[in-house]
Amino acid sequence: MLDVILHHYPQSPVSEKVRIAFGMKDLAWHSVEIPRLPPKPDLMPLTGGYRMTPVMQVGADVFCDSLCI
Ligand SMILES: N[C@@H](CCC(=O)N[C@@H](CS)C(=O)NCC(=O)O)C(=O)O
Repeated sequence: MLDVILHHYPQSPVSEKVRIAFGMKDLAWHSVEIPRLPPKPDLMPLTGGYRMTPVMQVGADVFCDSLCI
């Protein structure tokens, strides 16, 4: 089973929505803290230029936008 990694920062309200959803599903996940604002040199090569927070990674798959997550 692949690990779920959430790229986010603590104060992000959209990330909080996703964190709550993960909690409701009792999902184990890993946290990568990213900067609130660009530059986001570690995130944006992963997302192909998408700059918003949060982003979910599962193995080599990257999910942008909380609705998609
Ligand atoms: N539609 C996006 C909206 C995400 C969003 O607005 N994230 C904010 C943080 S809570 C953000 O990244 N703001 C920084 C920016 O707009 O560059 C989603 O649902 O994931």
